[in-house]
Amino acid sequence: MSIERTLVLIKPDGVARNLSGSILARIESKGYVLAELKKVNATRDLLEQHYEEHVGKPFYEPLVEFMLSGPVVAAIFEGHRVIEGFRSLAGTTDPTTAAPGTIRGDFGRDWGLAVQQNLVHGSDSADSAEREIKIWFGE
Ligand code: RTP
Ligand code: MG
Repeated sequence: MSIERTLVLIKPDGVARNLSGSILARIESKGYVLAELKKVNATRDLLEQHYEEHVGKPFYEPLVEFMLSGPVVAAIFEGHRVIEGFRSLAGTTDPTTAAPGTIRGDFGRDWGLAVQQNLVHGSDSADSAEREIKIWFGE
């Protein structure tokens, strides 16, 4: 068994709607361990690093603006296969069609805004997790 780490962000929509506790509780209930937790106001510089892979896509600028619109909760969760486990718990990107039972499927919907407000972010691979954890929490 190998213990993995992942970066979870509760995006500004989740924080503004007071869903942080409910979201963290679901991750803990599934059995993952909360290792680090903080509330942060992201900077443009930090978000440019975090969303490096999306630079140039049509949703990139609205996404960065959305992520700057309010505080974010950043967490590190640990556990065997936590990266895929959390992404499964989060549900697919579009909250309108994300499966009921998932975080995005239960708490989210399309508000008709320029970018998907979908409550959470989770790293998509071991390499991204280590890269993103450095960006949000340092070495
Ligand atoms: P995340 O990175 O936030 O965990 O979500 P994801 O892997 O499901 O989605 P990704 O493709 O990495 O996109 C990052 C975030 O950009 C916003 N997005 N909007 N067409 C759109 O309007 C669009 N596509 C992506 C979402 O907030 C998505 O989570
Ligand atoms: Mg992604």
